[in-house]
Amino acid sequence: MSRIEIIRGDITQSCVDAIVNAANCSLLGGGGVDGAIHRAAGPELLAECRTLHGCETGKAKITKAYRLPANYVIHTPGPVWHGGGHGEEELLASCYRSCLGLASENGCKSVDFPSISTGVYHFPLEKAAKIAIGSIAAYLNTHPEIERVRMVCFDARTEGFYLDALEKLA
Ligand code: AR6
Repeated sequence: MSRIEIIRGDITQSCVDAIVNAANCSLLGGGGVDGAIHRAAGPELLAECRTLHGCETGKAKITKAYRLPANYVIHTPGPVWHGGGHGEEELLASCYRSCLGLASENGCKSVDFPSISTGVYHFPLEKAAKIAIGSIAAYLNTHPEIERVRMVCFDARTEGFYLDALEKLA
């Protein structure tokens, strides 16, 4: 699956059609990658998010990206890990599918994702990486309009799990 890449970096620097934000259901900002995206995009992003009236876990909503180099931000609240018996895996897969669906609808050909739910939301990294790569690969198989998807990993440990998951996909 050569249209998927794993890189290490800061997603606020990504020059792509759309970056994904690992948000919460309020869509009104927070810590982690969400905080970094809002800081870098400027207050106009929060103003647009206020008009969206939140988002359900596993779904996604799209905004402009304001001062970021990307064109759009796709906001998705990932599941909080509660042990795995609360539909967490399906909800995480749904995040990736929903974001890519919005990317297709909005003509985005390149999409960068952070590692959704594996920070503050404590989703186990190995499981999350398998679900992310599997969901992205399945989507790309039936959607040629998306040319490139990158996982932008903030640290080496995260990057390692995503590289393993991509290798095992083959
Ligand atoms: N670029 C790429 N990845 C990043 C960046 C960045 N600039 N900053 C952090 N990460 P988290 P979650 C990584 O906690 O688990 C927020 O408060 C981070 O190292 O940001 O989905 C929201 O408002 C980790 O690998 O998101 C929600 O309340 C990954 O991004 C809640 O956190 C996700 O970590 C969402 O929690």
